[in-house]
Amino acid sequence: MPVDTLMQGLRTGLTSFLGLPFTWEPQAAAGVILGVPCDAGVLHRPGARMGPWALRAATLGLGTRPMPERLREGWTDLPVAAEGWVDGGNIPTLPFSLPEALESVRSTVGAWAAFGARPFLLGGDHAMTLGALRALARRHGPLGLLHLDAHPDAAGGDAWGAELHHGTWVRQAILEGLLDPARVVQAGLRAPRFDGDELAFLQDAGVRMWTPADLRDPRLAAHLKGDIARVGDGPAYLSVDLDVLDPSIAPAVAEPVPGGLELAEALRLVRLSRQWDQPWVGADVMELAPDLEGGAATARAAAHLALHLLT
Ligand SMILES: [Mn+2]
Repeated sequence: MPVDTLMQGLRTGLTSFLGLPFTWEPQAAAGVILGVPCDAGVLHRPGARMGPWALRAATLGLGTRPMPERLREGWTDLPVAAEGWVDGGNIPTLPFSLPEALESVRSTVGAWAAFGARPFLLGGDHAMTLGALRALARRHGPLGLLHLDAHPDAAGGDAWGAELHHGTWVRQAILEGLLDPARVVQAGLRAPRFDGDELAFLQDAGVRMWTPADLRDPRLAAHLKGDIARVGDGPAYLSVDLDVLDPSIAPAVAEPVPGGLELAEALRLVRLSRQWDQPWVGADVMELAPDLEGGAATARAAAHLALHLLT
């Protein structure tokens, strides 16, 4: 029971995510929480390497049964988040080498996935998602992707003289054949670009891109449902950059962009993924930099988002 978990946390000083049992060695489980304490791919405002600690702390004493969206019409059962899951601790991603960190993520996620455990990553910068995609695409084949972000993360290597950083992983994953671009949906895009190359690359690949205004347009509601449904026509990954939320809710991220989503809007997108034939094969909440201003509030929003992702 959560109360025991809270007492255990108080007694030991250790806070697992949602009070799940800590289990260091890969083994059979419904799923595994894995912290990724690396921000070697951040361009400015680093700090996401500390994200996993703040995300775990934000779940201390939190109920694990999210309130249903509607109650007035009655309800039947309160589903439990992360039932049968364990907290696998952090992946040992030293923040000094991005390629080494990605290899650590790939091998650790791969080891858990081999036991049938669905991984949920606590970021860490968004480049780390590439390591998870490498592991899971090897297992499942090219993946669909529901990607909530202010940025398309599909820059080419020329911008900063590097092909790997937190703004390039989507392009990289498409070029490596890890994603099925026809089953990739990006939602919340609104950050200014330096040129149109990134969007052209994604559009040519067949990726569906949604700005906050598009998401809110009632005339496009059926389109949105169809796009997100298509993501789940095969094995799919769900990735959240916390900067998809408005900076008034989630300011402690590397690249805050005004005009973002409300938490309820992000939850609605997450709920649409529950219509998929099979649940996501991997997911993450990335880019929390808890030492930046508003860190605790951002971690709290992230924890609630994660709770719904895991239900
Ligand atoms: Mn972003």
